[in-house]
Amino acid sequence: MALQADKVTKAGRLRRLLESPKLEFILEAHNGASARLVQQAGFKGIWASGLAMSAQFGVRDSNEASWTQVVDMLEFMSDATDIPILLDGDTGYGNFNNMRRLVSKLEQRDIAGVCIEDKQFPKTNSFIDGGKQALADPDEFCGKIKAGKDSQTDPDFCIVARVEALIAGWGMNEALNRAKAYAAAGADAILIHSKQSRPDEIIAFAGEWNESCPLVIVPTKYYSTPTDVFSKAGISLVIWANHMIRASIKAMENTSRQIFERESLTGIEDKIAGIDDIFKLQGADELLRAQERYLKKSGERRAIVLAASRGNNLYELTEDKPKTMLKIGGKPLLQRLVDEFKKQSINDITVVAGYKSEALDINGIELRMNDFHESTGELYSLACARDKFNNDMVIMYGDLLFRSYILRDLLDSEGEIVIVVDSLVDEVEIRSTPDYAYCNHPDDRSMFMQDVALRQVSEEKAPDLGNPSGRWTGMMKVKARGRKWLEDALEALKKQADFNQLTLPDLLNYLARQGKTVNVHYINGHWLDVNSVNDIDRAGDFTSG
Ligand code: SPV
Ligand code: MG
Repeated sequence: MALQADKVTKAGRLRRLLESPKLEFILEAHNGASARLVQQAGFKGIWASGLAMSAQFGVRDSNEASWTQVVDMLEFMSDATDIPILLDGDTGYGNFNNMRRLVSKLEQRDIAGVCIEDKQFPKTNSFIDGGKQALADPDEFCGKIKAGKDSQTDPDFCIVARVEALIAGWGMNEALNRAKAYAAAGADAILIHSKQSRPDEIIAFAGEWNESCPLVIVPTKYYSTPTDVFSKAGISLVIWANHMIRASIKAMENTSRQIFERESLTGIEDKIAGIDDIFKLQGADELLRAQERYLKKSGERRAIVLAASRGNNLYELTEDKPKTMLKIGGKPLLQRLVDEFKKQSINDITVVAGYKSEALDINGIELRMNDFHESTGELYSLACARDKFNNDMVIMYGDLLFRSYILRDLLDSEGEIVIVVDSLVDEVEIRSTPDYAYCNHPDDRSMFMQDVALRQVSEEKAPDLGNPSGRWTGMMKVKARGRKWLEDALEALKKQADFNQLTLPDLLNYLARQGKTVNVHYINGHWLDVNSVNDIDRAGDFTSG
């Protein structure tokens, strides 16, 4: 049953509302958000009110908003909802020809029907001096109805003819005659409008109405009438025509006044919708899910930063914070790293923390905890971020400073696993753990993309391997197959008794021994790992960019 119902067009569902034996109700909306709220409340249809739409534009209900501006707004309303929309089409915005074009533009936007009233363009709202308003010639109006019916392509699209004779003071007979003529011209329903505060003339009209054409009413002025009175009178559809715009005007008036007078938001916060309510109304969740699905490649690059250790050679400087939070030029190392990642559009940043992790107050990072940081090493920390591994990630130490181009070039380099090696091995002062890199080719200083692979990283010089090609910097990039090698390597190394002490070089060496190609991207300086107080002094060089 439900499936079948879904197949019915919006126009078909409006037709059902009009033709159902039971009294039905639709509520006004005037933009995408209000339309969605009407649907959420449970209504089966929406009245796209001319009064409300012109009011939300800040203009009068006198065709000051052009018909295309109305149609543009309807497109948002229709896109935001699944229930049928009946447009208050005023007089059809012109003659029969304008009506034809209107109907086809409405159908293109999946609007279920249009109501036109037998007044003259430009119309005036029925509650403003209604008695003085000129009515349309009934024959001309019938031609407009016929033209609309002839131009619709969905047979269920509804044209509702609105009779203004009671509003304009022309009496019951005129109202009935006009209604009959409009029904004969093909109208799918008659809207009989009244400005009286009691429903008497509407009930009298319905009592005289013996055509099969359904009746629609707008009880704005006779609002206190119980709806079973309408039911008993044989009315088909009630339009609550302006209550969403009125509710919002009142709310906005009160809110703006209160904020202005009190110069404070505290009294208002609990009285208005939360920001999350807005996101919900906009369907922000759906966009997040879609991003997961469609933005994979560009959106998924990740960074994992190993920053669990204290940095023992820095003494009291790291008494209350991990090394990565040391300030260089007024900014913590980790903040500098995060800034570098963001420059390369890496926004998914995970930091493995341990020592004084509470001091890591940097925005935009995710934390993974190495609770055993005192007795474990880098590989154990890396394994703590195992759930964040993906097919496009960089892994680096948390104490690095480098020029931006180094990370950019690493990301552009080819290879499943690429490490950054500084080939200026003999030109700089050698410090505690230089991590010599031995590669299959030395740096030939060609501009880019040398095809070099790692043989081994060694803390000590290893004469049997020849001259070191450079120093491992602590930066690496991993792609899909490289990730698999890395995961397999972690599994294998975990079985070793000394796993807790292993370092990233141990991992790289294991991969090289397994015959996996760990590519090397050479650089020549322009980076620093902060291991000592001396390094902090030298770090100043990197704070200017
Ligand atoms: C509207 O909602 O714009 C209507 C109904 O046309 S009424 O304002 O009652 O005329
Ligand atoms: Mg109107």
